[in-house]
Amino acid sequence: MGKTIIISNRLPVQLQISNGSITAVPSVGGLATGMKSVHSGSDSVWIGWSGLTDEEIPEELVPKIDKALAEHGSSKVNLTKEEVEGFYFGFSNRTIWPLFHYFLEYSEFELDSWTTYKAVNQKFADAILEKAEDDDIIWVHDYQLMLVPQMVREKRPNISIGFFLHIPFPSFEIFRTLPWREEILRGLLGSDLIGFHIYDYERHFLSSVRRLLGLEVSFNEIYLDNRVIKVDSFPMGIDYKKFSDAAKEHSQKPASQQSELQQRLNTHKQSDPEAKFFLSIDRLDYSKGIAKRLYAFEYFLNKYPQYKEKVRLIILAVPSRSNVPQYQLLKREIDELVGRINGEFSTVSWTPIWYFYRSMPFDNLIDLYTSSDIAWLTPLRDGMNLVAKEYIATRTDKTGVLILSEMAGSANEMNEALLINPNNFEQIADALYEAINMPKEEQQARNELLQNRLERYNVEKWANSFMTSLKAQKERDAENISK
Ligand code: GDG
Repeated sequence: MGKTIIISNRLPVQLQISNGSITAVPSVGGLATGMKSVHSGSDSVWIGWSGLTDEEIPEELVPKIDKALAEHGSSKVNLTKEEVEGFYFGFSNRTIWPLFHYFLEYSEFELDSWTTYKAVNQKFADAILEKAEDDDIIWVHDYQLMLVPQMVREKRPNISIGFFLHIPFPSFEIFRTLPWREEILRGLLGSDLIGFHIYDYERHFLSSVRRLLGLEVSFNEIYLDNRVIKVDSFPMGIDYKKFSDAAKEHSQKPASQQSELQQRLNTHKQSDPEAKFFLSIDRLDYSKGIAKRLYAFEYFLNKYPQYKEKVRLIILAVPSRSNVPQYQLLKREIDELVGRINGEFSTVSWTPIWYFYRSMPFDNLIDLYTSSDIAWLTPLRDGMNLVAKEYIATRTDKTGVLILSEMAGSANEMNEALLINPNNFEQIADALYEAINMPKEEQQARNELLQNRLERYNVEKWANSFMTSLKAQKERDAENISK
């Protein structure tokens, strides 16, 4: 077996340029962590965009940047500002993202951005081909790079290629509206193994392959020319230990070492031990259902007025894709809703919503997870939703209630949470009521089951089981060829 080549839109490191010196700082995200066991040592390379366009990188710094990235086993694909516009903000985030999250009315079908998407996918494929040997293993990530598997396959028919989609794959009725639906399917079918978070996405994909391409599909295998393509689900986990250790350490910190945020949270808790914190954390994205959550909060306060001055909703909305018009509109809608609800319900001693529009450092994230009685995560669609898993991992005394949307992939593995339909305000208000009044022993019993499962199926396990399956697929192919 040769080396492993990982490809994603963004590299697992961030470049920092100041006064002519370059540093590459590793990202702390779940994907980068999960891939540690796959991306380590000298026998692997990660290819992706550095986050800086060609126009932003001074020519003379290129060798230094390449060197800094190489130290982290990374190699960059160069993209111009125009390419990033068409490929990333255009086709990826204005066509595929809304369509695959069932926001058909937001999907723009523009030939220009499709053309750029193809060209940029070819750039990624070329970057792989430059480094790849026949016995290498290639793992392509996510919706920005769906044409890459076939582009590589054309030049290297025997190489092993896996693809994992981090967002939902929509039902056939939605997917069929895409003008370039066959090209996208054919692009993905260059893989030997195609992975999704849950079985439903897998089922939707197989149905589209059967109905749009007329290919033979048996159970979870697709037959194309002389190849067999396996489709399977691999629910992504989290770095459980990192979150539970951080929470343990956090609980032992003396007050003097606590963050300002934590101290404020403590003060509010101490002033009214009956008060409850509800926590909502997402990127500011229409798929996450933040506006609906605010309407549901208003509904709850009207239905259960005894909780006025008792509950507080903490919203952390992380800025995302803020140059895409729908995201700007959503930001305005959320700002207005928060203002209106706070204006309507606030008293001199109580503000119902604390709203943060920013990204917070990891330690503050832990402050929020560990201080919140209820995590309220109700996306309208979400491939998985790792925040739900992280919240549970930080509950060291096993208390806390998770209210989770049934439209999140994670709902499949988190049956002990209170699962709700994000469009049903009546059900949400009742779930909040149930969560507030849930006996401690019941919270602990539910969370114990959840924690055990999350600890076992952590992100490393996820990455390893995908790789094991991809290698097995390759071996099966080799056996078939030799027969
Ligand atoms: C896509 C899919 C799928 C959030 N705010 C802060 C912060 N975060 C971290 C969380 C978590 C991550 O960001 C968000 O992950 P999610 O899974 O919830 O959502 P997406 O970003 O939409 O991810 C999703 C995922 O890919 C993996 O396949 O689950 O469905 O949409 O890890 O902790 N981290 C810090 N500060 C913040 O303010 N430090």
